[in-house]
Formats: sequence, structure tokens, C-alpha cells
Amino acid sequence: MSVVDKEQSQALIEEILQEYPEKALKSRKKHMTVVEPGADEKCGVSSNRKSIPGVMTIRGCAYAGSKGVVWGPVKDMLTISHGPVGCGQYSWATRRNYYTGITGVDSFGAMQITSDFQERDIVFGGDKKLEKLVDELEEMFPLSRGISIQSECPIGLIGDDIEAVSRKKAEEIGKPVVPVRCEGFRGVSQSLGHHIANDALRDWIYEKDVPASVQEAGPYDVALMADYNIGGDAWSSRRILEEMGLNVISQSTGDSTVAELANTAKAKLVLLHCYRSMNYIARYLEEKHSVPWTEFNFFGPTQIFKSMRKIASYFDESIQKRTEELIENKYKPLLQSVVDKYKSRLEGKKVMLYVGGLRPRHTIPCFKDLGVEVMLTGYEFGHGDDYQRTMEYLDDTTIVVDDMSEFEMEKFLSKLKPDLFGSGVKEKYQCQKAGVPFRQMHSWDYSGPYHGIEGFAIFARDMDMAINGQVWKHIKAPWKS
Ligand code: CFM
Repeated sequence: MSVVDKEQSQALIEEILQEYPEKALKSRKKHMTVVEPGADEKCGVSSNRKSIPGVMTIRGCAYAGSKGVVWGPVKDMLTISHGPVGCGQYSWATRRNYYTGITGVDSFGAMQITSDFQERDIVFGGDKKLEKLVDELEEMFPLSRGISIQSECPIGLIGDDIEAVSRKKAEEIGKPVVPVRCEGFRGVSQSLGHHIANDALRDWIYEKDVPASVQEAGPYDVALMADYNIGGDAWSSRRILEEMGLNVISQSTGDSTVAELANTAKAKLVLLHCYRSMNYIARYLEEKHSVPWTEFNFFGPTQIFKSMRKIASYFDESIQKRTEELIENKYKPLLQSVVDKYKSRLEGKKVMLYVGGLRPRHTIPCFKDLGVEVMLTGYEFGHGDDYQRTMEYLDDTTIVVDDMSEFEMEKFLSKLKPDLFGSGVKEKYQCQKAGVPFRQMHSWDYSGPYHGIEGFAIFARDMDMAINGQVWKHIKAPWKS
């Protein structure tokens, strides 16, 4: 069955819900809907709520949202996973947020540093250990430009005063030491971790007047914010901005530095790619430093051109003219050649798309540029404002599911039989074993960039490779034999 009309989609949701016990059914019902045509304000799903115990959620935790997402990519800072060894160990390396520099010398993004809490530390407190750790790090990595302390669950439970340690140590080593209260138990997903991480940026970078590296302000200074450089995405976005004539004085936090974070407050305009993870600090910078911000989307030709024009509208005619010429003479032919190459192979294909808090709405138009339709989508941890921002890209038969469980995922996959499922590594192998083509839409599956001009060509090639790859047709799910 491939769902085509609204009634069928609705019936499918009902069918899946029926398998839950009564209480779970009642709760999960609020998180699923079929889009109402013309309802461009709200899509009606409940979001940012606690997952039901016993249901396997795709979400992560607050520590993941702060350490893994916002602070971890700041390359010249040392990131301490403060607490027992596991959280740091299992989030070792990066989420493919690339950076330049020499790891272990002036850059530290892919390192795992932990205070390795033992029973003794839980009983007697870990502040002394943390102080010692900061001293050791300062001795081993003198070229670091700061330290962030990412709290794991026990830190908040035992009442350690990491703020006091941070203040003392920052004074001693003469670098920012940032305590982040991102204990995993806080909130309902990694989303609160983003918020806490943003608050730490506010309190320990901007409110402390950490020195910026830009000396003289220019009329075209912009800050590229909330692009994490997954597979080189930020580099690809940056090229467009520079070709438009803008001067990128800061990237955050993909391939960024402490000084670049501070530079953001000096920009003429903040360009916000991932609204979900950094809208908080963008709002603060607007209020405190009068830097306006705007959202944009550099996935696929339709949104790239729309975003370029929107960004240019904040600047003078010379930038606008240059942007138009760039689009017409260079980017349009380039991106059209990608559409010409792949659209006939992808037209009419159907995908299910399930990612964190931003990418579904950013990549749906990119899929549409290639003629691909989206049957089902939603967010792991999106809020009401994310769903609102998604509505304009959906069709009136699109199923929207918030915080989809692995059980629901399996059911939807088997009923909808999409030509492709785009989601994360936890979802990947189950999906492929069932013979459904899959792409990781978090890490770009060892590929990327997907942002910008070169990114679109790579995106189109990868989706074609997965959707039209012959191997999936020959797979029989092991649990069916
Ligand atoms: Fe923003 Fe992200 Fe996303 Fe996100 Fe993430 Fe990510 Fe994501 Mo994975 S910051 S909300 S917490 S765009 S790690 S780079 S892919 S879930 S949709």
C-alpha cells in the first residue's frame, strides 16, 4: 500500500495507534496528524513533550544537545565531559563537524576528555578533581583558548559547584572556563541542552566580554550562525556568502574558535541556519548588541536563491546587484545541470524523512527540486514554532509524526513502503535489512557537504545512488525467513 489520499493516511495512523495500550494510545494520538490543506499556521501536533516510558524514542539528551551539538564543535576549546566515563566515550570524535587545525595541538574537536567520575567522587564531590583536570589540561594543551565543562547527570545530583571552580580557574589560566549545566536528565530531549548551551554562551562569553578578533567593523560583516559544518556544510555556505560580497567574520559553531564566537556580536547581520539550536543566542545578541538576525536555507536551488535574495536585501544595491548576477550567470546554470542530470531518475519517488529539529523543513524543498515527494515527516524534538515553519512545505496528504517511536517507524515503513527513508544511525540498519533504501540525514552518511552549490550536486548523487541502487530489491528481511 502506498498512501495517496488523506483518508488512507488517517486510517493508517489509527491502525498503528490501535496497537498501543489505552493510556499510550491517548498520548501518542496527539503527536500524529495528516496535514490540513491551507492550515498554514499550526499543524496540530503536540510537541516538546516527555516521551512515554517504555516506548523507544529516537531522541537524545540535554548533554548531547550541549556537548555534541553547540559547544563540542568550538575547535580551540577543550571540552570536558564531566562525570562518569561513558557519556564522553560514546560521544567520542565528532558528528562529522569538520574543522581545520592540528588535533591535540591547537584544535581539540575530535578528542575525548573526561573527569572519569568514580564512586569516591560521587560521595565526596568532584570539584577538586575538576580543578586538577583543568591544571593538567593547561599544561598539556597550552595552545587551547578555553575550556567548557559539560555536566553529565551526576554533577547536578550531587550539588557540585562547577561555577565556582570555573571562575577560579578562568582567573588562574587567563582563559574562558565555561560551566554548562547540561545534565542529561534536564528537559525532554537534546533541545533543552541547546537552550542551556546558548545561555552559557550568553553568560560566559558575551556577558564576560571575551575579546573578539575583528578590529575594524566593515559594512558587509556577517556572522554565519548555527551551521555545524557537517561534512563541510559551513565551508560550502560560506563560499556563497563571500561570492555575494559579504565578509564572514564568524562561524558558529562549526569550525569555529572562541574569538569567532565573540566576533558574532560585532556583525551587521547574523545569518541563522539552524533556528532550533541557536535562536536563543540570536535573540539575545539582537537585544543586547542590536545585531539583527535572519533565517536562511542553503539546501537546493529554490531555497538557495530565495535565501540569497533575502540576505542581500539587508545590504545596499551593490550587494543586491552582485547577488542577482551571481544567481543568473553562475549558480542557475550550475544547479540546473544537476537537476537535468538527476530529476528524470528521481521524479515521483517518495520518501519518509525523520530528523532532529530543523532538517526536515530545510531538505523537503531540496527533494522537491528533484521531483521527490515527502510522504511522512516530523521532528524528534521540534517545538511548535518548528512545525509552524514546516507547514508551507507539506502537501495535504503528508503524515506528520512528532517524536516517532521505533515501533511506529517500523509500522510506517512497512505500510508506506517509501522509496527512501532519511533518518539517523539508530534507524539505518533495521531499515536496510527490511530492504528499504536509507540515507543518514544527520551525518550525511560519510558524505557531504549538502549545503550550497557543490552540496546540491552531492545530495542529488547520494539520493539517486540510494533510491536507484539495485541491491535493496534483493534483500529479504532476516526476520521474514
Ligand atoms: Fe539543528 Fe543540526 Fe538539526 Fe540539531 Fe541534531 Fe544535527 Fe539534527 Mo542530528 S543542530 S536541530 S541537535 S540542524 S545533530 S547538525 S542532524 S538532530 S536536524
